[in-house]
Amino acid sequence: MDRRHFLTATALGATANQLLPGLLHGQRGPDLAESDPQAALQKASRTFPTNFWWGAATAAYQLEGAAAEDGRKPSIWDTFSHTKGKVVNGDTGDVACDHYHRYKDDVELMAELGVKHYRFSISWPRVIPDGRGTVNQKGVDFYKRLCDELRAHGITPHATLYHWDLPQALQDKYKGWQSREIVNDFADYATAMVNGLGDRVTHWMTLNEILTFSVVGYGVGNTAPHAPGLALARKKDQLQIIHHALLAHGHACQAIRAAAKGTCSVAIAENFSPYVPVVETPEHIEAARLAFTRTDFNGAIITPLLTGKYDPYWLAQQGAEAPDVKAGDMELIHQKLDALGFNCYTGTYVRAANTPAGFETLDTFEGYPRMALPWLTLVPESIYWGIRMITDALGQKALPIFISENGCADSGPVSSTREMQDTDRVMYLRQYLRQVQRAVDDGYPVVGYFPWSLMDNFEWAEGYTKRFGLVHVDYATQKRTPKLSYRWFQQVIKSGVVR
Ligand code: GBH
Repeated sequence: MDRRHFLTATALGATANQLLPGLLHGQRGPDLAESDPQAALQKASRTFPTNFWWGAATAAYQLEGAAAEDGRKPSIWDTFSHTKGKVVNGDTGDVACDHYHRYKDDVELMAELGVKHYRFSISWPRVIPDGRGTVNQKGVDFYKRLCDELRAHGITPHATLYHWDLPQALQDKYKGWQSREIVNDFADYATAMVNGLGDRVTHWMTLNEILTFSVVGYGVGNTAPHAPGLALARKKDQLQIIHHALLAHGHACQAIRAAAKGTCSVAIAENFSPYVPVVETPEHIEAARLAFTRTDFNGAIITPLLTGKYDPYWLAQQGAEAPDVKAGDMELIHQKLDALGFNCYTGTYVRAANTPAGFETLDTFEGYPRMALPWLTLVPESIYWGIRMITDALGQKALPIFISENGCADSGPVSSTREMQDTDRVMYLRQYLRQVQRAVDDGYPVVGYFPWSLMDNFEWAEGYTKRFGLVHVDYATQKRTPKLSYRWFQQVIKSGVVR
C-alpha cells in the first residue's frame, strides 16, 4: 500500500482514547449541570479537566537563531528579512532568542511554569537544507536533544512541520507554494521527520495558518508583508496556493501515519475566522453561523479541510477565480484528523441582516479596546464561538480541539522595572481563557491551551518591536525574565481554575 492510499482505519479508532485520556469528559449540552452533580460543581468552580493540555507555543524561525550553523541553509524568511525595508529596523532571525544553544534553559522555564506540553516547529531548511533530498543529520539531532530535554522534564513535544520557513531552494526551483511540486516534497519531508523523530514525537501538526502564509505572503497586485513578499497577477493564483497547501497537508497526514511506528496524533493549526453573535439570540447565532461559512477565507480552508468540499456559497462567489481542482484532490485534502489546533487572537461581531448573505459584520468604533497591534482587537468571545462553530457550522461533534495559539503583544518595555508588569496580557489571557472554560462547560471537546508565546521572539514583519512572550527576553544579553503573566498562568495551571 503506498502512502497516498494508506488508510488510517487501524490507528484512528483507538487514537482519541489513548492520546486524550479523560479529556472528553462531558456530553455536549447546557443540561449537563442539571443531570450530573459533579459537573454542576465543576461548572460552579470554573475548572478545567484534570488532563487538559496546558502548554506554550513557539516557532523555529522566531526563536532558534543559529541560521547558518550545522548545515542549515536559508529559508524564504532569511531572504526576506535580509531584504532592505521588509522588516522593522532591518531585524532578522539570525540570532533571535538563540534558543538553538539555550534550549535547556528554555525547557527549564517551561518546567517551572508547569506546562506539560510544548508546541514548537521544525525548521525545514535545517533538516533538509535544499528542501528535497539529503537529510542533514546535525539538524535532526538538535530536535532530538530538544525532545529528550522536554521528556526528561515530563513535557510532551508537539511538533509543527511548517511554520513559514520554506527552504529558499524550493522557492528558487519552482516558486515554492505556487507549484504543485511542493505537495510531494512536503510529504517526503514529513516522512523524514517521522523516521528521524518518531520515537520521541507522537503529536504532529502539518501546517501553521495556511491563510497567513498564502495571503499575507503572496499579495494580489501588490507585494505582500510576509515572505516571499510577492505580488500575484490574479486572486486565482492566490487560491491555487491555498489549494496546494491543502493538498500538502493531506499528503503529509498520510505520510505521517504511514511512517509512524505506533499511535500518533495528526493535527493542523489554523487561524480560521471566528464570528461572534453580538446578541445571543437564535437569529444572531444563525447569522454568526452564516458568516463563519460564507466569509473569506473559512470556506476556502477550514471547510475543505474538515468536510472535503470548498464551501458552495464561497465557491460561487469566486467565479472564474476558483482554483483548479484535479480528480482525487478533495479526497486527499479531507483526511480524518485526530485533533484540530485553533490559533485565536481576535474576531468579528455579526448580527442578522436582510442582506444577500443573511448577516452583517459590525465595525469597531475608535474607542474599542485593542492590544499593542492595530489588528489585535480584544474579542474574548471569539475563542468560544470559534470552538463552537467547528461543531455547529461544520458538524465536527467529536473532533478534539486545542488552542494552538492565543496571546497578545504587550505595551512594554517602558522601563526596566515596569516592563515585566504586563497587566495587559494578564487581562487578555484571563478573558480568553474564561471563554475556553465556557466551551468546556458546554461540553465542546476542548482539550488544550497553548498561549503564544513562551517568550518574546522575532515577530515577523514587526521584527523585535512587538513582544508576545510570557517571558521577557533582553536581546542584547539573551537574559530571560518571567513576566507577571507567567506567574499568573503558573497559578492557573496549578489550580486548574480560571476566575
Ligand atoms: C500568529 O499569526 C503566528 O502563527 C505567529 O507566528 C505570530 O507570532 C503570532 O500570530 C502573533 O502575530 O499586518 O495588518 O496584514 C496570527 C495571524 C496573520 C495576524 C497576519 C496578523 C497581519 C495583519 N496573523 N496578520 S497585517
